[in-house]
Amino acid sequence: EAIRHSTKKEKMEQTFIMIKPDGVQRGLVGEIICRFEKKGFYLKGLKFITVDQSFAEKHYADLSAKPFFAGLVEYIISGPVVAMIWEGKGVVATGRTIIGATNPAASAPGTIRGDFAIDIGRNVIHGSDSVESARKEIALWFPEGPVNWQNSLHPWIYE
Ligand code: IDP
Ligand code: MG
Repeated sequence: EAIRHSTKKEKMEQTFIMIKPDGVQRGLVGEIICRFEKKGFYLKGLKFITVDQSFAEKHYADLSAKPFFAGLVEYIISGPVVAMIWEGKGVVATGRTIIGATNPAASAPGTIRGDFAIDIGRNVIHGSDSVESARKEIALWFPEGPVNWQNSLHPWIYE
């Protein structure tokens, strides 16, 4: 007998994930997308672009007073990045767990930074730190909004 699936609407969240220029250069794009896909999150936006200085400064505006700000901006504009919207229940916090701690030296093995990075200034990937940051970052990177589609596996991922 087929299992019965709830028709209740899950409380879905969206987060902004960016594979930084070092992640692209090091050939980690497929691996990183794979981890979010296999977890069960839904890809709702994806673009491969190089951003300019003023755009990077906007993205990291909250960090503008930090001593590493100029170097951070230079790093982010140094090559193309993969910008993505991922959707799912709890995806903001779980996305951060999948990514690992800011400093790869403190990131657990099994996390993206724990597995693939060494230096804090070359930590491969960005993920929104709250639902509110996610909303702002998605609006900045995807002014056209997310791609509207439904995954047909939904009832096999959510009870
Ligand atoms: P997060 O990316 O884990 O959210 P944030 O504190 O928001 O970490 O910092 C944004 C990015 O700035 C980090 O991912 C890292 O690339 C860079 N960064 C943070 N702290 C340092 C530092 O002390 N030196 C160099 N780069 C840093
Ligand atoms: Mg942050």
